[in-house]
Amino acid sequence: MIPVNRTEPAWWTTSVVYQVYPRSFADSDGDGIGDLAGVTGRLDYLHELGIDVLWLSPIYPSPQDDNGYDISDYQDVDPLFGTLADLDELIAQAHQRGIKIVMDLVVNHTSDEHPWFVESRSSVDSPKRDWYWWRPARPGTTPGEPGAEPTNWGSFFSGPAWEYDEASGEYYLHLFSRKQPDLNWENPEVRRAIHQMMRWWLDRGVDGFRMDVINMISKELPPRDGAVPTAERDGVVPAGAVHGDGGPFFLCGPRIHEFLAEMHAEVVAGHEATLLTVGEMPGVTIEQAQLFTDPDRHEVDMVFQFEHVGVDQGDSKWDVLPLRLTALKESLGRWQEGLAKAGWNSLYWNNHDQPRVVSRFGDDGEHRVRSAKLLGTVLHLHRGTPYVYQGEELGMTNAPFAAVEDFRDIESVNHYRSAVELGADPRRVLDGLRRMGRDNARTPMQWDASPGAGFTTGTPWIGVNPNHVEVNAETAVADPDSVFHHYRRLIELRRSEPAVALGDFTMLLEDDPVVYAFLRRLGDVELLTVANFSGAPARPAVPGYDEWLEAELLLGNVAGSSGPELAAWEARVHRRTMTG
Ligand code: ISL
Repeated sequence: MIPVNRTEPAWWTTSVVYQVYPRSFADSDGDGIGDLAGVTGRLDYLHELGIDVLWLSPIYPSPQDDNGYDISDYQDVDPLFGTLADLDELIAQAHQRGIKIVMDLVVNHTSDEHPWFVESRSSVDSPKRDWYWWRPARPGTTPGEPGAEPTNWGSFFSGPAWEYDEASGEYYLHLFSRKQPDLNWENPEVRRAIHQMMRWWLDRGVDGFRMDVINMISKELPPRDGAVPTAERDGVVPAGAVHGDGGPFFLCGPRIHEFLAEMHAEVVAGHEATLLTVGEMPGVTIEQAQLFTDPDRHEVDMVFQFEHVGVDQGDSKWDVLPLRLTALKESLGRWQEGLAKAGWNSLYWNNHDQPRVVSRFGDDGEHRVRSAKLLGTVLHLHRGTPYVYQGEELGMTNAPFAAVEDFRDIESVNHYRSAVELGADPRRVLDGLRRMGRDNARTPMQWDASPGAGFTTGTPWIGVNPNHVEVNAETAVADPDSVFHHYRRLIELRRSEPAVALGDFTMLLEDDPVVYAFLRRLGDVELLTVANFSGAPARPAVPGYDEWLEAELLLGNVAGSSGPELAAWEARVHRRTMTG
């Protein structure tokens, strides 16, 4: 069904976005860190894959406390990654190949080294004091002492969300690291400065924005204490367990829709036909997402929601539960339904914050190739805009991190330190990091079997996964049966088969613990996807499946398979035209 309120479906309904994490993609100068010239050098590969949009994780000047999500200048390029001229070249080269460039917009916070914060911190009378969240200590406490923070909120990267500034005797808010102070969006000057900066990027030729934790920019006033979780499971102390949950006060806060509508009016209006905006929104509900993405409301085109990447989590992200396929289907199915009439889904398994999906929901051993293809098939056949994270199209896996020293990510490093300090068993904490740590996504892109995986000729900033000798782009491109070519076909299918992009969605077999099955329908075309999420054969209990076996097999991942039973990790997409 074509979304209501729209005569022509938006261009991004038939598009696929590819995310590049520049630090880990391709290093052109041998310093061990990926860079912009490296990305430009690999555009032909991306063109062959067939993607429409490239989302570039932050390349701005940054102290790199959180790998560039701590920005000290919004309008330049960090020398680590190159120059503005290199970025212009990347944009031009991408455009020549019909690939759009979407920039990461990180405006919930800046770096503490951004001149705005340096100025804000310099004095309580600074004209920029109010650009950030400065608050006095909790009444009746001694400023700087534990527990004197203005609220009990924990930061996402362990420890309190408030940092004491001795010079002024006040605290500033940082939902992430202490080097990422939160901007105060209540202040109209802040909003104007951000809008101006965004327009500057559009003038430079970029095609849109992926908006980092954008549903956190509006905070409920005054900031108050959050609930303190009590559960501590089996000796694993969840990050933030000793802190309160500030989420209810800053997730989709009171002015969020106003701020996004204003941003749209100030920056995007008039360019809707060519731009893409996607809001990253931890904790967003379907009801909120409907409002954010309803085209009539002019806020954002789509959001990244987090529900389906939480189905294997217990009390915290480090407390990993086995996947229940029924829970995954229930969640994704509800989102499909919720955004069917107005609004739009984004579809993703992976990004730079998530472990590798083939290790998480698939089988990264015996059935790596097949299960990677299955996961791609299931995701890409949903309704929404699919995002492919670098290396996903090769079936890249989690990394065999041996010790805590192998991790680089501030979230993992801080969590390990604080959990162990609080008495958790280091082996269990390490086990959590291995399974859920963000560095799993950040090991270098595997281009070939050479010692640096074709990523670098130098020493990589984080270890290369030793399986690059087998899992790499060179091998995959040369093999027509590879995960790469399967993704290429999926991307092509979205363009050639309108039912993939625009068909309505019906989940089937909701209670089946092993088979994921759903229908897509557009006009008289019907597509059935069936996928066996297990290492044993399974029969899809889809009513009338025998008749489907007579229909066209659009795509599969097991050569020559045709019977009523699916092999281990087999996925099929059938197509038929309804008659009568
Ligand atoms: O992975 C997470 C921590 O458990 C997420 O909560 C993550 O921090 C959240 O998805 C927000 O992510 C974005 O903002 C962060 C940055 O570290 C992430 O890389 C970015 O994607 C702060 O800018």
